[in-house]
Amino acid sequence: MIESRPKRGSFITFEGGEGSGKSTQVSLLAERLRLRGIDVVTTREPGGSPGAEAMRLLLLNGVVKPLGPTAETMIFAAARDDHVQTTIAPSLARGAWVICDRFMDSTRVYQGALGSVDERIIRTLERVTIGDTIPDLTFILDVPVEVGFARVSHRGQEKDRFESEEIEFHIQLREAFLALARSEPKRCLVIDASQSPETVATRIWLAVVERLLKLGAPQTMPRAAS
Ligand code: T5A
Repeated sequence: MIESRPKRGSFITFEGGEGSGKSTQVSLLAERLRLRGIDVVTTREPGGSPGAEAMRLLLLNGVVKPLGPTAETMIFAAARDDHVQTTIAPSLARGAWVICDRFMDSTRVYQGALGSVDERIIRTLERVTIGDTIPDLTFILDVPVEVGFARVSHRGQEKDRFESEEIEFHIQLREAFLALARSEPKRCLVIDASQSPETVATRIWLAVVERLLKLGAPQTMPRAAS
């Protein structure tokens, strides 16, 4: 007897510096996929589940900073573990597509490349928290630092712990994301995000069609009943 189960959904992440337009593009891509009838879950890090959202407050308001970069990395990992278990993995398993605003590459870049946390610690935490829930496609939105700053400066909110870093930090951040993209060209795609939101969205959409939709949107796959 044949029983059907949903094919795992696709997992897409957006990465990049402050004000590169990640949240904007997450929404635009979700809208386009939903128009095709695809079940889409949008989420973010740090956060994305009740437990992880509680940890987000501690991470972004600077409470955790005095504990040092390794402890901070472990709290990002604890938040990610809850997010993956509670939100991402169940959504993918039921066949939904998940689009996440920041994920593991933010830890590699902010805590690893710039925070000098040992790469072995970061990779070990990834194995524990992510396992095989690795993104199928990661967009690295690239903008000159001054463009990103100009976009977020008019928000008038208090800067979070990371936005308060010096300009040199953000220049290095940009370089680190580009280096990461070069090291994983199959998964990561750099997008020039200095164009208008619509132009950037079109570029992203073409890549999703090329890399994921051509392979087949979520569908039911036959499975032999046990
Ligand atoms: N962090 C996170 C770590 O250190 N380690 C980790 O493991 C993780 C997961 C998260 C912070 O946590 C750190 C990294 C971050 O510093 P956050 O509050 O979630 O902080 O902030 P960001 O992710 O940096 O998001 P931002 O809101 O700052 O920027 P976005 O999402 O990139 O940009 P967006 O879409 O909100 O747009 C910003 C403004 O620009 C406009 C928008 O309308 C908006 O006003 N805009 C454009 N304007 C012109 N042209 C375009 N193409 C535009 N796109 C957007």
